[in-house]
Amino acid sequence: MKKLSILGMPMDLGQLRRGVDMGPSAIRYAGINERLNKLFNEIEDLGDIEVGRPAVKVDSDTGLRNLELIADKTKILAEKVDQVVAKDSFPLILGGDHSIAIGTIAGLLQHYQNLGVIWYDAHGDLNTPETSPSGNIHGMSLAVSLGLGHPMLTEVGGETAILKSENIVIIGARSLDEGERELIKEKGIKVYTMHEIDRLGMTTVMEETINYLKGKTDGVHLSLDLDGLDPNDAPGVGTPVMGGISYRESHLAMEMLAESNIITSAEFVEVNPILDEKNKTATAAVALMGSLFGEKLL
Ligand code: 5AB
Ligand code: MN
Ligand code: MN
Ligand code: MN
Repeated sequence: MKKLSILGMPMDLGQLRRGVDMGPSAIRYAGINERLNKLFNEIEDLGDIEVGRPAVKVDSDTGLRNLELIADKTKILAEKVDQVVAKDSFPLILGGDHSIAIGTIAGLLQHYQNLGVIWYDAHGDLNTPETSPSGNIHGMSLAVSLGLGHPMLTEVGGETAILKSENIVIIGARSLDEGERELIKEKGIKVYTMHEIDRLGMTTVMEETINYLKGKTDGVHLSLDLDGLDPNDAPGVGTPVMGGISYRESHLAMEMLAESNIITSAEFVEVNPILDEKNKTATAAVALMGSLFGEKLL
């Protein structure tokens, strides 16, 4: 197995609840190195990108919170991710709220012409400044990656860094805003809501997801928002939604991704240790990483 590069992105500017900036520390504390040590030849921890703790600023034209800062910081993340891929190492990014995906995906798009993205989340994160009910950029990151949204954000990776809507699979959705539903229909984005997960079972959902992405992508990024899991299993998140994917189903999903060998980068986001119970959510994140990177039970 090859090299892993861990990169912390302690950014909480994409939403209002403080504490998610401590996500990278909580995940490291939960034993990421020990867990992944035997699964890679080499692990390097690149530390955290410096984000700071500025006062909240609302853009007067659009109502977007912390627009300039998020654009600046995600640009730095994009450059780091770009460098990691360039040296043929696997980028594993620790969030931070989900607005960090703007930077991660922008960086990956410098290398992959047909990047696939698995968006494991209770939400679609497909709002634009026009449809957002909150002005929170963590609810817009997937739309931004599709080239939709404020130009300061869609241009983070340059004008050509745009994700294709047919290369996305959303898994675990159960809280979609009206504008997001319309966008999903308009673009024909593949979504497995909780309904399909209940109905088909996680095995079929993952088989279909892997088959859907396998032939047409040259790399697949896993963007795992811990609120995709049920709040009983992952309580330390800022926007919990009941009725989520179980811890066991999530392990199964990660194990099937490991077997498929399609994943080329990953990020684990929205871990908020302040809202957590004894670091349960970060611990779940690390355990899922184990399965994603091929840890075997026997
Ligand atoms: B998360 C909501 N759709 O746009 C919005 O946690 C929630 O990254 C977004 O998935 C949740 O504010 C963003 C209501
Ligand atoms: Mn999200
Ligand atoms: Mn979410
Ligand atoms: Mn959230």
